Amino acid sequence: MLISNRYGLCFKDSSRYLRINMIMMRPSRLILPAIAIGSAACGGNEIKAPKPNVLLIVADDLGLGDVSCYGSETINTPNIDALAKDGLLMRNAYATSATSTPSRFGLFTGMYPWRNPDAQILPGDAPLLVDPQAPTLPKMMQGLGYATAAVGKWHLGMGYGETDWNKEITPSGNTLGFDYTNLIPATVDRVPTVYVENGLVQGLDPEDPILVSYKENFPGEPTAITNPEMMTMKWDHGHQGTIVNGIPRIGFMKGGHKARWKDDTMADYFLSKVKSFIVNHKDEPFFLYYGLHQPHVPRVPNGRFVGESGLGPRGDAVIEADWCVGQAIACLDSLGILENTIVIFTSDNGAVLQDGYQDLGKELAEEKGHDPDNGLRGGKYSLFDGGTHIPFLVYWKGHVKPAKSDAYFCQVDLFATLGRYLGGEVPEGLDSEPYPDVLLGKELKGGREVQVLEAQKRLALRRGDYVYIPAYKGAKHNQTGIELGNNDTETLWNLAEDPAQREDISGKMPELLSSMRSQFERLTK
Ligand code: NG6
Ligand code: CA
Repeated sequence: MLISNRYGLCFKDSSRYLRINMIMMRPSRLILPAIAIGSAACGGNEIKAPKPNVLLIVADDLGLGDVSCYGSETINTPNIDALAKDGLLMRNAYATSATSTPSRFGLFTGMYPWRNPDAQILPGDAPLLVDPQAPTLPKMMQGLGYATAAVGKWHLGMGYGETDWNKEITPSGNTLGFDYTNLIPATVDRVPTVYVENGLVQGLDPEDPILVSYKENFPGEPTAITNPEMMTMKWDHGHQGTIVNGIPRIGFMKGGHKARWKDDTMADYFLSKVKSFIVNHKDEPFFLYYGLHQPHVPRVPNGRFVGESGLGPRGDAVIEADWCVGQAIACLDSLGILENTIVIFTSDNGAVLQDGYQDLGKELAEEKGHDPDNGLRGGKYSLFDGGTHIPFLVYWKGHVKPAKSDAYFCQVDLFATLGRYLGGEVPEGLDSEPYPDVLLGKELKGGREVQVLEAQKRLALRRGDYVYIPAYKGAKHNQTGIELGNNDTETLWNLAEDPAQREDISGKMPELLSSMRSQFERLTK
């Protein structure tokens, strides 16, 4: 059973839990469709498709207005647009949360992150956030015989805490159901600035061990405060710790010099791991989570992309991310497995222009009229729509028809949805709901009816087109300048008529307000 403890709902006695409560979700189609592989390669033979691969690409802090397929005229993302042109563009898709750790927690566990008080932006030395025994999306895929991998941004913690980075780190992403992992532990702006492959820091020189602290600096190690002359990128809030590659980070680290990543080759590094995994598993079904690190701060795209967007490092990082998407698709295509791969492209939370570094993100966007959240109110960190309303594309060549969908879908639903479609085991009691016809574009309306939205542990309720936000004390904006959704009194919004959330209709619709308040209290108590 789901057991409630101080961490909220969690999965304690997992073996018993799995035995008693696992149910077999029936595939919506028992026989997957037959597909015709390109005639040049295979002489036009029609073959019965094996289980489709799933490539799940999750960008970091990419907003709806950052991609041209959602209407941006200030940035050009041809590779992402190609997925939208020939696939499903979802206009009503949501992350569970307006920041990364809780958002990814929801994605992989199928549970609302607010149920776990520890599901908040994690430091780089945090222990693994998810109970190793908990059911997860990748474990479900493993159960179906899929090879699984996580490459790129992680931010769900690893180890038991007080991690020794010089030994094998366990539990890790592998424990949660990924056969292969190659990850940055947290974010690009948090130490340790190293790649961790299957629990091992890559390129580590045993003579130069790594020490990490989020409490105090190691004597003599350069930080933004002690050695500002070493900085090539300046901070404006929060990033005053160890300087790595001229960039001050959050937290302190010592040693591990050979293992430290180079920011401007990170995209190439992860892409090479993505390609190798695809090549190595081209003949069996695979589930690959590709966590793009862009356009999160610090934004250091490779020199090939510098100046490409006219919007400074943030825009250039978006162009680089778009290129990465194109490369991953080209890899699938070159192996003849594009027709058998469901590609999902999304982002973990809404956009932020300036997030702690002086990189002209805000100034250039204002100058060029770039609105990364497409007119939505708020952005990353916000309970307003810009916090969790994210891009979501589904591309499956030959299977998902080009369309624009208004169905309501939340990332938390991927677990149950893929489980239902593929015939995987999905436990009862998750927040995840199955919507295979929404995901595959057979239903362009409908979908989820209610979602509890989250932004830094503040909650709101979305039901149909309406959003109820309870009263929250606290600042209206944070240091990024983004409006958080805090208000002295509760508010009510109609997203269909007022997507920019300009008019609070709580006074006009007292009955709806009261009904949504009650439902909110019931669902979140
Ligand atoms: C914030 C950081 C921000 C970013 C964020 C996490 C400061 C002042 N701000 O605390 O730069 O790292 O955490 O972003 O330090 S997320 O997308 O991974 O959730
Ligand atoms: Ca993020």
